[in-house]
Amino acid sequence: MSDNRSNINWFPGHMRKALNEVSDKLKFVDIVYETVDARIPISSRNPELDSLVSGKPRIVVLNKADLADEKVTAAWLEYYKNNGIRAVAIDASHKKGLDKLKSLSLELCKDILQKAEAKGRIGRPVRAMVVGVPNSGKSTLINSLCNRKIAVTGDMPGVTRDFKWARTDGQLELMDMPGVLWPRLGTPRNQLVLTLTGAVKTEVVDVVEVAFSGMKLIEKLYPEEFYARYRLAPEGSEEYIEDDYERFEEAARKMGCILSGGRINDERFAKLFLDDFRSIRIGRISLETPDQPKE
Ligand SMILES: Nc1nc2c(ncn2[C@@H]2O[C@H](COP(=O)(O)OP(=O)(O)OP(=O)(O)O)[C@@H](O)[C@H]2O)c(=O)[nH]1
Ligand SMILES: [Mg+2]
Repeated sequence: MSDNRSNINWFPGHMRKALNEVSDKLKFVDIVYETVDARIPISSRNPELDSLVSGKPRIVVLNKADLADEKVTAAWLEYYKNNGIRAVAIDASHKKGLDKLKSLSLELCKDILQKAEAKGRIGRPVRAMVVGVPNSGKSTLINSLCNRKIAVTGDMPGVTRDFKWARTDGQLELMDMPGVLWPRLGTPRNQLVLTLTGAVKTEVVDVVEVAFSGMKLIEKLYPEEFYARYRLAPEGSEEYIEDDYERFEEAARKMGCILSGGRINDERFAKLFLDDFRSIRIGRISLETPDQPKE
């Protein structure tokens, strides 16, 4: 994952265009929903957004909370509260947490609505722009809030390409937008977790390298779940395999990823491992906590 490669492949032209359009379209909205992936609330927050949307109320929407570690998500909510940041945890796919998001939006836009009412515009909706990294569930959130399939969704980054308004049957008007990354994705760890969670296309990275690094990270954070899933001897036991790559190979072997001749099919295992993580077959895993040391 060299820096050069990441800059070329992870920041295509349409993302720069979309970022520019955020500033243009801001004047049409009252509030910004910043959707982040609840498993990686640090890496999935766009550092460019702060200056871009300053002046508008913002809610950090921790989406995909159903995939994240509940305890860690609770710690994040506490962290945001203590730092004066408005945040809600939701599961857009299963419409969980949406009432809280709606009521917080109305509360934050109370003045705007009152002013509109004073001018005779009764029932003016709150206009929200939904921004966030690719694949964080922006379009799914819009569909769930609107109770119908307005926006196209898909389990890959880069599905939405255009800005689009959608109206809920209640008091919200939402603007869907393409997912954006930013030119410098931060440390190799930031890049790794964005790829593991699906914000970065697996096609532009070395899938075996991502799975191997991902394995080491997940093993460190959730050892019990990891060893159980791949039937590996835990660290500290006599059968523990010390060498990282040999352990990776053993996990592949246990999952039947073997080529004729007995060699490991590392690419097949890498894809299987990513799929396991994303489908919570290893467990509900959060890759970032509020108290993790800064790199
Ligand atoms: N488990 C789970 N999956 C979700 C949730 N929200 C969205 N997804 C899934 O995540 C994938 C991406 O969802 P989208 O709504 O297309 O994401 P997006 O942010 O609009 O993506 P781009 O348009 O590519 O930027 C889809 O497969 C959704 O079904 C959620 O809360 N929980
Ligand atoms: Mg989308």
